[in-house]
Amino acid sequence: MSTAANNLGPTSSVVALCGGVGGAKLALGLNRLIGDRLTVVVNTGDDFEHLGLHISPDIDTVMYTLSGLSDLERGWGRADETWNFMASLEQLGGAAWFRLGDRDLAMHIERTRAMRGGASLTDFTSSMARKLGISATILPMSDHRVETVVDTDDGQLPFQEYFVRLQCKPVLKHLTFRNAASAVATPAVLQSLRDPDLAAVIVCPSNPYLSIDPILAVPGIRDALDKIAAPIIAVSPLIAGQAVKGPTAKIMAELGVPADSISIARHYPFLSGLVLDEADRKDAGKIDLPTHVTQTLMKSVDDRDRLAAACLEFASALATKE
Ligand code: FO1
Repeated sequence: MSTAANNLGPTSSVVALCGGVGGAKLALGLNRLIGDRLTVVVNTGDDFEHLGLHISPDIDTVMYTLSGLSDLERGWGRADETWNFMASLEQLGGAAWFRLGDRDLAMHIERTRAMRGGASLTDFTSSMARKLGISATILPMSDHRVETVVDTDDGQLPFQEYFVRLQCKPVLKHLTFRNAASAVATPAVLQSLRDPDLAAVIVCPSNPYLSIDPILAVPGIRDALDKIAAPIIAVSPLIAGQAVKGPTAKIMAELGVPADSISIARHYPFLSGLVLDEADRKDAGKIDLPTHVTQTLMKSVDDRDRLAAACLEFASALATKE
């Protein structure tokens, strides 16, 4: 953990709202800078039951990234993975469209076993994070099952059917977060957002529609954000109109929203500031919020540290102004 490059007080906390691959990179940078003062609230709208197992892709992506176990090339799953289980499953005619690596399989089996035994997703995640040596607190957005359902020109699709099996090819018309209205935010999530020492909330550069909106749809979370005195900043997931990875720009086009950082700022009405890429400097003046322009592409670990430090400094400058 680095002590440089952040102006946080010794007891200040930071909450990051995060989806999978892109968001986890920034969460890693934040974790390296502020250690156990970071709480990551993670999207679980992508969770589903597959082959009888409870799969929580974004939680696992964050856990593997923060523990150094993730496959850097794919972004999801574990490094040094082998695929014997998948090969055997395919040979037997089983569902091989969603790839579960041999090492990764252990996490899904343990999660399913623990949850069948009565553990909540919050309890299981915190126990795994501890076992993997992660200092940050990783929290699912809810312990209730909220399922992202995608309305497309091919009909209504469960999230992973749309995302993995059909590779986001169908045209997206609308998103539903099934069961969100009856879900509740966990006490742990609400506590993190109501911490009197909360110094900043950072919306990671995740897909706003697929990854962050499900978190905001959980009753209690949006309310808590509206009451936060600390700055809430987002990092735009777009660079020159394109997402680094994933379908953000495609979805924005399908929803009739210009794929730029101006739209990202408008998408989150509770923001105090937006971090955007140098390639989008021209948009900064058109955003009705304080902005910070920097390099947002995170290729190396240094890039993650640098962007995390820039976010903390920006939030701290905004707090001083308030
Ligand atoms: N993404 C894929 O594109 N193909 C896969 O086969 C796949 C398997 C998979 C298994 C476990 C896991 O934790 C994630 C996995 N992902 C896979 C990633 C995941 O579907 C998406 O990245 C997220 O749901 C979107 O954030």
